[in-house]
Amino acid sequence: YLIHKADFIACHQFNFIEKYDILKNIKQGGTFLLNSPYSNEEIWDKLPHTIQEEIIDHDLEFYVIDATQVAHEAKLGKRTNTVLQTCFFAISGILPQQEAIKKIKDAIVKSYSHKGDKIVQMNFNAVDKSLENLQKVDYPKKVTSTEEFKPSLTGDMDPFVREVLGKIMAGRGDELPVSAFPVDGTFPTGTTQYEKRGIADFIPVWDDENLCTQCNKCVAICPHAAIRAKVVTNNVLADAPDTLKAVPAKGRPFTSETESYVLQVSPEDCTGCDLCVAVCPAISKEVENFKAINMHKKLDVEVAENTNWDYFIDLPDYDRTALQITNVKGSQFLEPLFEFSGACSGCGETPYIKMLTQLYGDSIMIANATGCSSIYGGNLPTTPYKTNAYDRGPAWANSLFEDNAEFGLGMRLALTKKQEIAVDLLQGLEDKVGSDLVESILSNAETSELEKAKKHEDIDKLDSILKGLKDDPQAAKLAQLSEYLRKKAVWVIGGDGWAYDIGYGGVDHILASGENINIMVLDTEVYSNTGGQTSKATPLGASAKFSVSGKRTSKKSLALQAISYENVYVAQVAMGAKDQQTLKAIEEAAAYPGPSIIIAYSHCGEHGYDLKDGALQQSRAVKSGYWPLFRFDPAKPKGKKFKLDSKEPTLPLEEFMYNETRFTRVVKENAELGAMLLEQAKEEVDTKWERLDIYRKM
Ligand SMILES: Cc1ncc(C[n+]2csc(CCOP(=O)(O)OP(=O)(O)O)c2C)c(N)n1
Ligand code: SF4
Ligand code: SF4
Ligand code: SF4
Repeated sequence: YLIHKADFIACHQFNFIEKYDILKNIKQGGTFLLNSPYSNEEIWDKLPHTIQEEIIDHDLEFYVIDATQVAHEAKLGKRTNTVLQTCFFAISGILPQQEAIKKIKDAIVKSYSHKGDKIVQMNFNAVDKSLENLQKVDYPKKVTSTEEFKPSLTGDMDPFVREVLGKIMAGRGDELPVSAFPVDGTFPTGTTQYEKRGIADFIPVWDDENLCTQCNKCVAICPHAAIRAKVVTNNVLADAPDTLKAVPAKGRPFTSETESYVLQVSPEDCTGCDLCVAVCPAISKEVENFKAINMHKKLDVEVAENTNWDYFIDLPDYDRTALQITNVKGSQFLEPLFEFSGACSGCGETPYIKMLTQLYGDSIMIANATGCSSIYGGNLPTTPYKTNAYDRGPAWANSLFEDNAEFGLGMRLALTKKQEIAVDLLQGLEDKVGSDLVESILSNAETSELEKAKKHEDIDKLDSILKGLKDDPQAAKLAQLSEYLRKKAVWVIGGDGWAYDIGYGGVDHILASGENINIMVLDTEVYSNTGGQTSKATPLGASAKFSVSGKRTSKKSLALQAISYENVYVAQVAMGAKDQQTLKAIEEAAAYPGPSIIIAYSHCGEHGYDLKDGALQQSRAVKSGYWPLFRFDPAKPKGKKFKLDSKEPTLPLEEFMYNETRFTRVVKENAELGAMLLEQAKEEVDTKWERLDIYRKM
């Protein structure tokens, strides 16, 4: 930071105090505010010794508040900003306290009066409660702790990860010499698993395993792959911790007498977004506000749940060739090869990527446009993409924002060439390799997990034969390319800013290319990563940067443009509204031999509401007719190509729109304009559905 001597430092996330030297740059006699679940009586012994030393040496004014609890009790959910801002003004001395509190309350009236007096009073109450709960710590003048800072990475990792990535994670990367880095610039993958960020104050717990329907909807929607389900044989669980729950596994292909279903959350990887609980359909009839999973204060459950997770994660995965992966439940037993990314808590983009890696992660190459997905996907130093037990996982690269489609198309052309060369070499070596093996490899189209497994087995056989043919230059060449005898696919991924706007020329080029390549557009309807600028995907009437008073033009229909090519597979999906349709679309796009595009509605913090309602808002978008779900498959016979997967609108459009600040902001600023834009948006929905009627006949 540029501030080298701070008068005031606040730590809003308690676990940071256990990991980072936050007080390094505080002034003598400065003020330190800590959001802490521990009271002023309890806090001292919970601090690492370095922090204690700094507090004593700098003679700090030290305050604590349990802002999370105050916000929770004041019904502000996870939003602690009002609470901590109040504390800041109360103790920083920037303004006289009374004047500061008055200004905060004036700001609350200004921001929330359009939402009604109740919301204003809730925020007033939070301010008053903040002052009541703010506690000064009367700390001893001697260091009592022997605790060191927790390591920035935890777990069993290789030395490079521990020493190099660990140092970068600890904020000390500039101490590393250049020689610490590999000359080819490669970084290990699957390293987000060591971060254990532990940022959630509340985490889900599988409270009622008998109420649970084992639908795995919670697993599918989790943006961070932090809640997972496994089915294992009962005897495997013989040494399970007492706290680990398990129930007889339901449905095909499981045997309930001998196999158990286990659902487990990783407390340190969960971000506390609440989405899994929100989508859980298993609601108790007896107990109010109680589902099969419920949010609990992490402090109360973390010891048991961490023990459970450590045990659970080492349990074997179910044989993928036996699972029914064409339904959401079955697909969610597959290992995600994208996990614990640094995306915002509750992000709507990441569940799509996660599902893609569960289905095809071991055989895809991803070209990723710059945007949120390139940041959480390829962040330094840790990487959420990983390999499976056979060391296979997605190959991933980010070139630029504007050239991603071309970049991906280049990957596709190179892949095709390599595949052709590998096939030629294999055929040329038939005498030495054996006709049966060649036939088995070339006739296997890998249309099922069983066929995929057979291909792996055959290529392993081929590789060992090739090892014995070292003197044959053709065999040596094939040994380098045998991997390309497998079915592989290129997925071109990016946001709407890329696909609708800046990279659109390239997207269009792919669609027109006829090549077997897949596009996934993570449509947040704004340029999310740079703070919510308007794109051609931004809906009419929404406030976004560059159209703050409400966008006056319609959202472009990328899907209908793509359909106009007639040889492109097109799907418009919303996982939060209908996860089964998303799964089907990904599977169909992967199977379609030409270009395909999936446009995936992605809720985002930029829409302006608590993302725990992300899936609910997706359902409302669909029910209001704003976001129809459909699939267009050119491979199907005439009359069956276009499949509408959602019903005609049943929900008034405003019941979708007016839960999101991006729409209500416009109404608040100018009610007349807001009403006019709503009318236009309704007309637009009508027109959209009239058009869909035409497509239905295709
Ligand atoms: C040519 C170019 N212009 C601008 C940027 C800056 N930039 C990086 S990410 C981004 C926004 C991406 O938005 P979107 O494609 O919608 O993806 P999202 O972040 O919403 O997932 C922008 C403008 C850039 N990297 N390159
Ligand atoms: S609360 Fe959010 S991050 Fe945590 S397990 Fe549930 S969906 Fe995943
Ligand atoms: S969503 Fe609810 S019912 Fe379904 S698996 Fe998860 S906890 Fe069980
Ligand atoms: S800004 Fe939006 S799209 Fe980007 S990570 Fe956050 S929630 Fe996801």
